[in-house]
Amino acid sequence: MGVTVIPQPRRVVEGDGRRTLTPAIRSIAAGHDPEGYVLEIDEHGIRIEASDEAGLFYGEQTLRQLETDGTVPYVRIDDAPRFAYRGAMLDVARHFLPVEAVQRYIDDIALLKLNHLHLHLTDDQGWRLKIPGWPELTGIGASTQVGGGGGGYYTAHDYERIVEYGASRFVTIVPEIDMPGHTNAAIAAYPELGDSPADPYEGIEVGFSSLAIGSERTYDFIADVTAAVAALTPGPYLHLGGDESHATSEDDYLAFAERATAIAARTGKTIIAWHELGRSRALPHGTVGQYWGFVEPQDGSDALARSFVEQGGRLILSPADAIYLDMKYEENGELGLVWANGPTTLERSYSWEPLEVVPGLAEHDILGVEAPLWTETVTHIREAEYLAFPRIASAAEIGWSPRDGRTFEDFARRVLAFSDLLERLRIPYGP
Ligand code: TNX
Repeated sequence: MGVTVIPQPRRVVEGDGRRTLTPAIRSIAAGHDPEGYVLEIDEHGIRIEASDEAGLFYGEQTLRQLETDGTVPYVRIDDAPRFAYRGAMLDVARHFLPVEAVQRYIDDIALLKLNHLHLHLTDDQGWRLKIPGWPELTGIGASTQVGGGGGGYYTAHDYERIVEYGASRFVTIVPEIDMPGHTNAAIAAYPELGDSPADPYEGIEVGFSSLAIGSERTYDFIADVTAAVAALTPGPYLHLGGDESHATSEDDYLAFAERATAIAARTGKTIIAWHELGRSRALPHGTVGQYWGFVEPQDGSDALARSFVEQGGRLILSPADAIYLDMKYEENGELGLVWANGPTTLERSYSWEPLEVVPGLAEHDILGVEAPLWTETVTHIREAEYLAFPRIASAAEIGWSPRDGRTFEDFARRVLAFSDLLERLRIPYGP
């Protein structure tokens, strides 16, 4: 049958025999790659060695996947990730998800050795993080969500609980405050942030809102919000959005990009933005771009992505027609959208290579891979899990495993074995 682990380890040597699963003997030793580990199972015992705690943790995740009926195979696995950034994104703005739901998702993704959870905290339909000095962001701004029915938000303490839970599973939280579009909830709360007042919004269509680019109040707001979010964020990244700002003129967008990123950079965080922000040539050095175009770029989205690299940054790849987890699985699926060439099968989610999306990049230009899950149609964490699994395993493997030797056929076989574990963990999964 072979060893069935997802993501596929770098090197596997199978032995002959099995033993009862007992706690592994863990040791830290120099000489392993960051987050890498060696797992050895033989007649003498089960040992995990790594150079860092994350590596030990990933050795344990592999061990969990190897178990059947309380036993594990004799094996020597020598493993380490291809990319440093392996992420998932949850949109808690379109539908709010409580702390426990986010923690559950952290458990889910850690199993696949993903190490970043990007939280899309603000959008037209809701503002989900309390900000000191701006009470109506979560007063008025959090009262709505898609389709009605309440909304919600995180206090600083809630947010800290998410951050700590993530840290205990080697998952870094990446907060996103989406600007200058996707800001209807903020403008509904503070009309002076827009060029005209806005009502709270519970629809799905986007691209109609924009911060007032010429107003000083807007930059006070950005300074306060980025400082507050950075203070709650031990991780290195702050995501500023920048996507689909169809209600912002080109001149305004460029003025905004330069000024907002400069303000955010004062927090000391590395800025991440959706690839549209690559329209600006005045980004802080090292700003990371997140590409959400198709596997075959259209309309110059690849040039926008390359602009980040040209400005000293790197890219996170989230090709929408492959790993947007909110795409339907099949035509008659109840949950999900189809705009990104959907429905998206497991095979399509797996059948792409990071270096072949944006032409002209080297391996080093790619920080990693992230699978976003937008929640226009998702109201509960179980629905999120159903859309995510098993396609999120494709993103995890593409982000972790060596480029050579990956085949869908072999992956599909391992997904079948993995679904037993999902059932034991009561994680819903799709077809
Ligand atoms: C595009 S991806 C969006 C989101 C939507 C998503 C739905 C991106 C940066 N923007 O606002 O939720 O499509 O799939």
